[in-house]
Amino acid sequence: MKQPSATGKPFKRLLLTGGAGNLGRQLRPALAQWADVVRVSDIAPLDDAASHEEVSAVDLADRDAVMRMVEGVDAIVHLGGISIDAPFDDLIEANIRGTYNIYEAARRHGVKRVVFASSNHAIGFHPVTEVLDTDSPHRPDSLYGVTKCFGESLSRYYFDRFGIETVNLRIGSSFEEPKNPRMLVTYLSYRDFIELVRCSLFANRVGHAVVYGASNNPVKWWDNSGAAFLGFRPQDSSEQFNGLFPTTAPTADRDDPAQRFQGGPYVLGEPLERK
Ligand code: NAI
Ligand code: 15L
Repeated sequence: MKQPSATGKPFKRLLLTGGAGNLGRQLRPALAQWADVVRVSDIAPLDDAASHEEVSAVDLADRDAVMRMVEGVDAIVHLGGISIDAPFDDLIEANIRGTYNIYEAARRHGVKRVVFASSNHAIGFHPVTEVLDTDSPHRPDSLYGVTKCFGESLSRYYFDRFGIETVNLRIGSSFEEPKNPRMLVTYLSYRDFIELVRCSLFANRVGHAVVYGASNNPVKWWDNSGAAFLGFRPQDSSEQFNGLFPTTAPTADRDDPAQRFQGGPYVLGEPLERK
């Protein structure tokens, strides 16, 4: 999988999609340490490129452009796409067609590993009273969550049929700090997010893997022991934000679905229309 570079970095060229986004911007400095060249892609402007970065302004739904973008890369970190619930027609383009284009381009260009930003919303209709593991069934809480289930199934197919390895990151809530009591459970610090990507790129064999992206928070809904081979050990905890909210974590309040289910307010959404 790895093509050691002339400078001794583990990768010659990595592709990052979603490089202009919240997590993409956090990851870019770390990727510089792991690869000689980082091809950074987004549909949004990328006007702050560093000297080791190749900017690729590409709509993921544009198959020909994605084919060109993937040529010559050793591995792909696929963060690009719509990151919240949205109209079906928009999700289809960015998350369904876009993710298909990434895998098909990976197959055609011989890329052997993808790190895919899935989401906790692939399993958000499980109740908060359950602890899930890496084999727990999908229970998407929104059409957005359905697109992440699609990505996880697509990566399963591309591994079983073509041997392309994927680590599916079921990311919780990765922001500077939790924005509500639910995020005290789902919080993933930026530092732990970067470490999760590092483990996913560097582990020897990953096959088709699922791992939850959460820091070492006091309340846990997810058990990562099935992904122990990745070696991911979160360093941070939402404990540092105790006192930020009047309550500490969601309760299994029967009257409020946003409290009862892991996906929080996503479970209350309805299919949206394009404006
Ligand atoms: P973000 O919304 O800040 O970044 C996503 C990027 O994808 C944006 O820069 C956007 O311009 C780009 N994008 C959207 N549609 C595109 C298209 N058609 N073609 C090319 N680029 C397109 O989201 P964030 O927070 O950085 O998340 C990154 C990934 O991680 C997303 O896939 C999201 O679904 C996933 N994720 C993030 C979580 C978080 O807490 N930050 C939680 C769970 C999943
Ligand atoms: C996600 O999948 C979203 O990308 C992010 O914006 C948050 O809503 C996060 O899940 C969450 O569940 O907090």
